[in-house]
Amino acid sequence: MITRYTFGTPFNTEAAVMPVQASSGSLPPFLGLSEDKLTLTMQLDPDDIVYGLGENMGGINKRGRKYISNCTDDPNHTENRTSLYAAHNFVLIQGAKCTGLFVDYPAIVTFDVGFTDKDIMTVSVEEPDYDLYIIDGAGPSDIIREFRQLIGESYIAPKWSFGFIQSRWGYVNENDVREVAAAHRDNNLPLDGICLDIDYMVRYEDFTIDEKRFPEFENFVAEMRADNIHLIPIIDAGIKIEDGYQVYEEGVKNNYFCKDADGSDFVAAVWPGRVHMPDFLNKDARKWFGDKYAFLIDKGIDGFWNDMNEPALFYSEKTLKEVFEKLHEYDGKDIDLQDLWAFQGLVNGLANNPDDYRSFYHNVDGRSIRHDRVHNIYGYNMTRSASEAFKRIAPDKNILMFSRSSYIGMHRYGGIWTGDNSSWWSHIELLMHQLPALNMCGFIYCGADTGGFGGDTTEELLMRFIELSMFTPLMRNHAALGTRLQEVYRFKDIDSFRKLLKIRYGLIPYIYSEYIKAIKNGTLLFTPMGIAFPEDKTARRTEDQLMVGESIMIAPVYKPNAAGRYVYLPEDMLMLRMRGLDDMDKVPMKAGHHYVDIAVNEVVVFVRNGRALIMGKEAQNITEISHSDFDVYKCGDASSYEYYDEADKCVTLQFEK
Ligand code: MIG
Repeated sequence: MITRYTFGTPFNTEAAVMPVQASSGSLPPFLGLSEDKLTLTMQLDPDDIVYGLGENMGGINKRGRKYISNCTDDPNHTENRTSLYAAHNFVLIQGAKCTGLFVDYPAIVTFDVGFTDKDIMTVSVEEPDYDLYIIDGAGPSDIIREFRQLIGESYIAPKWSFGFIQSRWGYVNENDVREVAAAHRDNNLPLDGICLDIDYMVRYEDFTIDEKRFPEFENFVAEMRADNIHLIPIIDAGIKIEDGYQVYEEGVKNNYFCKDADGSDFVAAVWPGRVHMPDFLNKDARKWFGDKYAFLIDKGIDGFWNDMNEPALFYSEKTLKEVFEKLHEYDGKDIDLQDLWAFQGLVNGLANNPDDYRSFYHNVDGRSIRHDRVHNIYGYNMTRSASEAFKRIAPDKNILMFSRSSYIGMHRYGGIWTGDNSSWWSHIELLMHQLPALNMCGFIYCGADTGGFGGDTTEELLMRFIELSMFTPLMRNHAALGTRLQEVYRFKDIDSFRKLLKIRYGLIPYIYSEYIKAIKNGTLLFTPMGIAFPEDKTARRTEDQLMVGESIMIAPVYKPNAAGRYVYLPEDMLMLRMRGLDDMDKVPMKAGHHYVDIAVNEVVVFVRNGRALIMGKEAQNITEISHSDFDVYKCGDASSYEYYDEADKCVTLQFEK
């Protein structure tokens, strides 16, 4: 049962699609509300587990920490961070009684989940204008299903986007891309996509192609497609201020950009230098911007990633001017340590400055709304703008879309990636924690920069990272400019990488089927152990293993120099230790605690009792995957498996005893 409480006059985020009458009653007794309506309080029992909060740092159990929903471009995902790129204001409390809470409010929301007082969760908003949804159900899965009904069905990504995608900020022209494609094909490494980062554009101008770098872009797209490789260009939020640049000129003419308080177009700076910010909250602007994707779709492009849409601002013109003036005040002064910090702070505080977010305005159906009040739905509406346009531009195509920033509701328009992680071991573990929380909010097509974006990866780290990413719908190797080259063929043990990638392709029939089921049934593709086995105390505290779909459990290695790891089995399972598609050990395992050997080039999967894992055969790309030729790995007697080869094509595979 979902109950909605409305406080003040909330901004309509359109996160929820199912109408729920606002309750006129008072809040249930377990939830306290401060008199100013800004803070909700809930007592937590020591055994309660708090799940949720989508893309955030921390564990699967969110207790013991503070989280601030405030979409931020922060490439340093250190343990103390409270905000990443998204705002996913959903928590699920599992205890004697289970409850889901969704705070639908597009500005800053703070979740203090046992940080100030370990037994108390407080949720605070900045203004008393929001919708609060309280979801009751028989248990976590029930509540998740109801929540997903409330927010609508998830975007379904095209099948090819489950193939391996190679990316790097630093492929600057068609030869770079050609080389990457050829290196994969020559080394017999499967591949279905290559991302184009910002360098394909002219001066970082959206919807342009630099002809010096890509002289015949359309032919190049076709050449790659003939080799079954999809190119996936990036689109950034900011639009360069430049006379003669059509997107800029149209935006200015039609008032499609965000405004300053005085009504002039707000000036900030991002990659292109000085930019205006499209007003994605204005429906006409949204339509206009979305239609621009046709420029690339007409050239054969069928996948995009939307970046910098928190929105990230390197600085604003106004604040930059002020900072320069203030810096001059220090000139000739005897600078002490306090001064030095203040001096440095001026420059370091230029990017993503809260004052800047309070200085520009959106036009929402004729109403002027200050950006900070709706900050968290900017990226969501950029992606919505694209996705709604795809249906007009190319109604027969299913176009890949994944975004960096998001809010609840954006899952109907695209997937996400988890932004600028690093080549750190802890970021493999972090991804395990993020995946189920993202799934709860409807983000099923997602993944992290495999191998890590920032910093230098190693062969071992990349291999272990792949051994988790091979289960995520978006499986992309991506790295930052200036870091160690990270394509799998750059390393010594290409043979093992090849075998692991082939295992991924073998898993695609299963992963895609389970992906579709998660969308259709409002379930999770990645389920925390405590939700899959709610009665099992140990399972509830196991945060480094996940159920993937209905049949399997994974237990990735996320420590360096490990020869294996501890694994907890809540029930008897069949362990598959895979070194390649045709090099697998089957080991029946008893419920309980185990130390399992897992060499660097091995991946282990545990098949649940009474369930089956289907594995496809060797493939170089998605088109080569057979839809009928599977190896079946059963644990106990599993007699059938519901197999989706497309979103609305389900076949029941029957197995012999
Ligand atoms: O300020 O386009 O998260 O994936 O490679 C950095 C360059 C901008 C951030 C994205 C990253 C991308 C990078 N972008």
